[in-house]
Formats: sequence, C-alpha cells, structure tokens
Amino acid sequence: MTFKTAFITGATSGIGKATAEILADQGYKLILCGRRADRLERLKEELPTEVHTLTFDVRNQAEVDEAVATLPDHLEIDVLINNAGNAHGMAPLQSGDVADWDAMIDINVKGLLYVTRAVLPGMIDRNNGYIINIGSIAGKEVYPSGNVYCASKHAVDAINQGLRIDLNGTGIKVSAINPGLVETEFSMVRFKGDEDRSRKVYAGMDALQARDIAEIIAFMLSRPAHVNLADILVLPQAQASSTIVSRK
Ligand code: NDP
Ligand code: 8X3
Repeated sequence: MTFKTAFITGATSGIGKATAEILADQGYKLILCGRRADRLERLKEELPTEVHTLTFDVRNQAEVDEAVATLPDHLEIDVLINNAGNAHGMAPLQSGDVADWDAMIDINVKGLLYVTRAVLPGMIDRNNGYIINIGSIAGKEVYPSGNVYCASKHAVDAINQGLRIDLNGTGIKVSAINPGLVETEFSMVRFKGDEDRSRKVYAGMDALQARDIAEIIAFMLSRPAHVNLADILVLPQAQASSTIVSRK
C-alpha cells in the first residue's frame, strides 16, 4: 500500500510538525492545517515537498468543510492524521473552568469528528486511505485533575474503535497512537504560558520527543496493506503509567 498525500491537523508545532517533516522527507505531498498561518507558511517554504496549507479552527465545522472543499483536485487525501488537540487547564472537576472544558471537548472530540467527516467521503469513493488518530495515555487511564482532558481522549479511543468498525470492508485503515509524556508545546498550552510549571512536567526524565511519535507514525504508514497497527501505547522508558514517572 503506497500512500501519497497526507492531511495533518495541528501541524504548526509538536507531533504534527514533526510528522510533516518526516513525511516530507519520504516524498508525501502534504496538506498542513492549524490556526497559526505564519507557522504554516514557514513550513511550506522549508519542507522539501508540495505543501498546501489550510488555516482553520477545528472547532468551526463550516470552516473545516470550506477548507477541505477548496483543495485542488490533484491532492487526493489518502492519509489523515487527526492530531490537533490540547489540554486546557488541570484542576479538580469541582473547581474546573467551564471554558477549558468546552475547549477540550470542542477541539479534541468535535474537531476530530468534523475533520474526519469532511475527509472521509473521498477516501470511501477511492476505497483507499489511512486515518491515524492521536489519542493519549489519558485515553486509557484517568489521573488526578485530568478529568475532562482524559474524557476527551477516552472519546478519541471510542471514536477510533467505532470508525474501524464502521469502515470494515472498505480499504481504509484506522489506527490510534496513544503517547505518554511528549515534550512539545502541550504543557505551555495546558498551563496557559506558565513556563516553570510546564518545564516541571518533563523535569528529571527523558520525555518522548515529537520526532519519536512521528517516526512511529511513519512506520505505521509503511506497513503492507493487510497489516494494521490498530492501537499503540508509547511511553518514555521512565514512565510506567500516567502517575508513575521516575525522575532523577
Ligand atoms: P502542541 O501544543 O505542540 O501542538 C498542538 C497542535 O494542535 C498545534 O499545531 C495547534 O495548532 C493545533 N491545535 C490546537 N487547537 C486547535 C484548534 N482549535 N484548531 C486547529 N488546530 C488546533 O501539542 P502536541 O504536539 O503535544 O499535541 C498534539 C496531539 O498529541 C494532541 O492531540 C495531544 O492531545 C496529543 N498528545 C500529546 C501528548 C504530550 O505529552 N505532548 C501526549 C499524548 C497525546 P494552532 O495552535 O496553530 O492551531
Ligand atoms: C498528554 C499526556 O499525561 O499529560 O496526553 O495526559 S498527559
């Protein structure tokens, strides 16, 4: 199975950006998405492949549909990496911020659904495609004050399984990769720019890097048509669970 064109949401930083870099080196044409247009334009200049950028907020279904509809005909999406997402805040439910909850559910769950719904018809017509959903260890476990973020990633886990059932019998693969601690802009977003708090998340241990996840995604895509790495949990060696992390 050879894929040619990958659509990556959340390509402006972290895991999405690293995946764009690896797939560009492998000759994929790329459709890169995010809200920060300047970063997307920079990637378009830097990456050694054809790059089409789409600036939209995954929360806005009309924007998602319009962006996908504007794609040139020669860019037939055969890989969708549903990566856009973040945690917003970390607090016990009883003191949680409702705006943070809305952001996580709207981006991590509804946004992933909107993008998938917009991209799938073309894949189904061509009977060919691969959807990789970026879940999390937070979709497999719940940890203190993780409540709504964990719920959003448990939803991704359920959507991943449900989509694989719904697409069974088509030529489309559906997989999830569920990382533990990856050192990206994730914690800066979660802790609203608090650098000290963000740094402590990865302090005293070798966290995963975005490139580690991107390499696994590239490996998943390189498997033959009959092989689907359906659900992968990947942790730093120092992490045993969401709450058990050994630090030097
Ligand atoms: P980053 O903060 O580095 O990247 C998040 C990406 O998502 C950015 O490109 C951002 O682009 C995009 N994004 C966020 N909100 C929106 C939105 N409303 N509309 C469109 N794009 C959006 O974090 P990571 O790379 O770590 O996160 C990527 C995925 O990996 C997420 O789904 C996250 O939950 C998951 N994950 C992360 C882990 C970690 O420890 N870092 C571990 C497990 C899973 P822009 O701001 O330009 O819109
Ligand atoms: C990100 C990993 O442990 O911060 O999904 O939830 S964690």
